[in-house]
Amino acid sequence: MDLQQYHDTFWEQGYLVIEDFFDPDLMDHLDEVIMDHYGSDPDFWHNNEFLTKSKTEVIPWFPQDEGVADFDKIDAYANFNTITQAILGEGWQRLYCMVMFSKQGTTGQAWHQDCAPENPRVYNLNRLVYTSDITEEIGGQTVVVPGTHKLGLLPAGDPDVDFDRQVVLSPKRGTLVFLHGHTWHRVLPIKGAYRVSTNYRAVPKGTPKDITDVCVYRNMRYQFSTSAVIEERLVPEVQG
Ligand SMILES: O=C(O)CCC(=O)C(=O)O
Ligand SMILES: [Fe+2]
Repeated sequence: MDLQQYHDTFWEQGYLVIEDFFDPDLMDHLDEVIMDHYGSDPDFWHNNEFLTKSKTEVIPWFPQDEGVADFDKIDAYANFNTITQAILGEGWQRLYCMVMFSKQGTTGQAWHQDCAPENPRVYNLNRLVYTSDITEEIGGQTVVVPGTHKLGLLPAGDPDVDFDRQVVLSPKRGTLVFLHGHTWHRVLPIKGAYRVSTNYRAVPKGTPKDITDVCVYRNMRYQFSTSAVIEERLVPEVQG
């Protein structure tokens, strides 16, 4: 394991993909726990305005808050925290473990930044664990624009059109993805039965715990704690 290489790649691209990181049996087990929790037709959790406007259809679940200990195994995983430390430095902290579930036929997630990008030193780190394969057929691939963690604000615009330099990631079971919260990213529509990822969010030393409360989309800033659009982002009309 080359920690310097991981560090450099992450900080150059704004993300880092490590395949075959987690034990397949543990992945299968967690995938089962997740399926048991959601059942076959889970209800949406976010309010309608958010769903329509953000073009994001995800049902979050915080299993560790409910004492589901199966997810603790990831926190204790060899090298998971070592690589996190190489990326974030001394004194980093874990935030929470959030499972994100999307049903068949839903839109995935529109382009966003997980937190406000105005101060490049204040950010969250997504540590994404994929308990089952994400493929072209299933859809729900994670799309990133390399290097955009250094570019500041995601431009206002159409919430889900392609960017020229975007890279489509299709993480397999057991893949670990580190993703900077300022990197412009989205999730493509779900064609298969369901799509799931589990995010062990972390932050560098001194970062406010509620850092991910306000998410930046191309058409608004949205605050989860109050379920409110706190800024409309206006897109210049294109004259025909
Ligand atoms: O599920 C993914 O692949 C990415 C989800 C996401 O946008 C996030 O965790 O911030
Ligand atoms: Fe995100």
